[in-house]
Formats: sequence, structure tokens, C-alpha cells
Amino acid sequence: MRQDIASTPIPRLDELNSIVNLSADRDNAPQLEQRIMLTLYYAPGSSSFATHIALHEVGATFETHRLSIPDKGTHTPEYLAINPAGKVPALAIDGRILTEVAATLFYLAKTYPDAGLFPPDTNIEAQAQVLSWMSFVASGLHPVWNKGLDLALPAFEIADKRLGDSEWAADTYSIADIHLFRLYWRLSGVNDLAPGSFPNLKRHHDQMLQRPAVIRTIEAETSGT
Ligand SMILES: N[C@@H](CCC(=O)N[C@@H](CS)C(=O)NCC(=O)O)C(=O)O
Repeated sequence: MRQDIASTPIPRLDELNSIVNLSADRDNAPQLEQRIMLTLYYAPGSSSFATHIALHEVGATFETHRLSIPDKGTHTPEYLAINPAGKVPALAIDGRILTEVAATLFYLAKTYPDAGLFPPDTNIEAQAQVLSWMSFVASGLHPVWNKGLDLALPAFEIADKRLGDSEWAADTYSIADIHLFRLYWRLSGVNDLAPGSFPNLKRHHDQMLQRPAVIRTIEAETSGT
């Protein structure tokens, strides 16, 4: 795993492309993933945490650029050239930028199928269930989690009921679990939730915390790499 020092200046997009061109002679590499240059733009504990976990889950080689949201690191001219929305995550794939948590998770799951983070094409319904969860997390949980408990608690109540006593969001562990975990992890991390609230999300969260990829991501984001 290759991770750059957080304070490394962000290359401009044209610089990224030229870096890629200089190292473009990787076509003889036997595995697709060995030919891809991935760079994650992230801010600790934010939405990009999900993409960061997925990078570890799939065992990708990647670099990171750490940004500080309080210091307006996502609104510098350099970063706005990468993501005009001024949001993380952004994932540079051989210099091309992909934004939005769900899209980055989908990309990683499909690019590294051996990690088993997305159901196979032979099971379209299972794929749709994963997309359903991720749409719900992106549109139902993310916009309200930090808008006050009056708004957040009913939304997470729905998530808790929907999860029920299932081990994972869909039939098997998937990118939907990573997406869901990141939101509940944040909600429960910054609020004193009543003991016993959201028992299903809590069980899911505790299970996620056991995963080596989650542990590595927390260590990386905490230590500043
Ligand atoms: N819809 C976006 C949301 C991303 C997002 O809201 N990122 C926040 C952190 S959780 C951010 O970068 N905020 C920086 C800012 O608004 O300055 C996604 O799913 O990637």
C-alpha cells in the first residue's frame, strides 16, 4: 500500500495526466488493478471514509491526498479544478476524476471483483438491492445526519428497521454496508444516542469495526496518512 504524506501539494489535472502518461507503459501488467493509478482525495472522517475503506477492502494500491474541511481545503482553486462541487471523495483513476461516494464504491467493487463487494451480473435483483440501499443512504441519511436529531433520528429509525436482524444490508457483505456504516458511525460518534437505540445499526456498526479494512482506514485517517 502506498500512501503519500498528507501535505503533498495537489497536482493539477494536467499534471496528473502527464504523470500517468509517463508511467503509461504498464500494459504488460497481468492484472487490470496493477495498471491503474488511483489517488483518493479525502478529509478524515467525512464521506470519503467510505471510499477509503473500500480501497483497503479490495486491496488496491493507491495514493492519498488529505484535505481539511475546517481549513477550507476542499475549496482551494486546485481542489475545485478536481471537483467543482468542493466535496470529497474524489478518486483519480489514471488521472480521470470520479466523484460521489456511491460511484467510487461501485467502481472499486466492479474493478476488483475478487473482493466480492458487489453481487455478480447473474443476480440482477441482488445488485438492485445493493443500489437501493446506497440510494437510500445517499438521499435519506447523508443529507440529515448532521441537521439535528429531530431530522436524523426518524431517518435512522427507518434504516434500523430496514436492516432488521440481517447480518448485512443485502444478502452478503457489499459496498452498501460500507456506505451505511460510515453514516451511522458518524451519527453515533458525535451524538450521545440513547442506550438501546438503533440496535440493528449498532450491531452492524460493531461488526464493521472488526473488519481489517475498517481498522486500517481508521488508523490511516487518525494518523494523518
Ligand atoms: N453527494 C456527495 C456528498 C459528499 C459530501 O457531502 N462531502 C462532504 C463531507 S461529508 C464535503 O466534502 N464537504 C466539504 C465542504 O462542503 O466544504 C457524495 O456522496 O460524495
